[in-house]
Amino acid sequence: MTHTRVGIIGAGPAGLLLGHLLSARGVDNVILESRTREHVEHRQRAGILEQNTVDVLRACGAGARMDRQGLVHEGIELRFDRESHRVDFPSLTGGRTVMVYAQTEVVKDLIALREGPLLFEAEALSADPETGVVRYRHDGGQHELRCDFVVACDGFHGIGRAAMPSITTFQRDYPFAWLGILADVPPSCEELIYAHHERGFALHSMRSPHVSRLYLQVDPRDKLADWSDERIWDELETRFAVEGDWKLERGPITDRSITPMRSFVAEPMRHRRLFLAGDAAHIVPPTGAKGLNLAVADVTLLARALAGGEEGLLDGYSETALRRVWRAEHFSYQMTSMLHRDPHQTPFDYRLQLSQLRYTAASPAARACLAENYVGLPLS
Ligand code: RFL
Ligand code: PHB
Repeated sequence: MTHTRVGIIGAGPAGLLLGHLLSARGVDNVILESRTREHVEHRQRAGILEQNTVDVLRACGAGARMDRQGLVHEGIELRFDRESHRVDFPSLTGGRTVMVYAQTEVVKDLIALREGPLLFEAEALSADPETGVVRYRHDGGQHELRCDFVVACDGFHGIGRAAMPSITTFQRDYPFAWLGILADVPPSCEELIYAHHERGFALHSMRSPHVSRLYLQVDPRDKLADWSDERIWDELETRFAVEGDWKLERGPITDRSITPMRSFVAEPMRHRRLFLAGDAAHIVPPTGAKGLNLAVADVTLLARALAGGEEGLLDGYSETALRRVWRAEHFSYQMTSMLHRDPHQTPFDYRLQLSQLRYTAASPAARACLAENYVGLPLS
């Protein structure tokens, strides 16, 4: 294996789905992944698949388990001032919904379907946009893979973006982070709750009828050691407090992590033989649940262009993908700003934020705008 049509760096959702879509169109490809299969399959991350993502996974034959085990959600709840406000997706978007199905499961499904070469513990060291040569380390030795095209699906910390000779980056860091937990307890709600409290944001999500996924806005300098189980549950309870007899159920915490929040875009997403897709090219704060979905949108577009092999389609990839990326960037930024508590905010800005939150809850037009972006705009 020294030559392939498309060399793919990274076996996250972007790389695995791209490999699958290309193989289905008869395009020879190789995936290199630096970590172990075990690690890749158990990394806790996204949970919400937008309608397009569900459609793409179904259409390429990767949706069978998702359709059995995923939970279709028809809305979310916004919670603030101790009140609940529902955003109903089908009525606001012409029938669209989202699916709660974990990224870990999407990744497992795509790995199980993989027939072509997929090398774990194979770390790409360099990718040359001019020649298409990828150097990588595997089995104690260094190797070369010659590719007609290279797609860096290697996430935010990969090597692909750095190999682009001229790139412009746009970035915003937020003065808060998310502490995420997985708990063995049935969700205390049927739909996701996005809560704003003067002490900060909280999100109640889920993985199954028996497993809850919850997030708390924390200081980015906080360490996991600062947050005992009791402190986490107490803080969640405070931020989700609502009039009436709703109760947050507690259970054993099985996984926890703290994630910084940033917005980031790199332009363009192609130079000669090298393409960027997914988190390698852009990051959104997770409040809009867009990261995984953008990765899927990128590679859906790219698979079509690479399989067609027409320079026009390949040329248009970056511009077409970036239009969607910037829409998702704006939506994610807006959801984040509307729902979190910014420690540096002036009292004036906090009044504006609360006004936006109340308007979103009260106005069908504002709710429709949120819903349309949340379920995902149609793929181009
Ligand atoms: P990934 O998943 O980071 O995969 C990149 C892969 O590349 C490998 N790699 C290399 N392999 C070979 N050689 C090298 N030199 C390499 N360098 C890196 C890595 O090991 C890895 O396997 O990127 P990809 O495929 O672009 O997928 C992006 C998504 O993972 C990400 O956008 C989402 O998880 C973001 N996200 C969410 N997205 C949603 O759409 N909905 C959500 O509800 C949602 N929730 C979240 C999220 C991300 C979170 N965190 C932890 C960042 C919640 C959280 C808390
Ligand atoms: C999740 O379930 O992990 C999740 C859900 C919605 C978000 C972010 C993460 O906005």
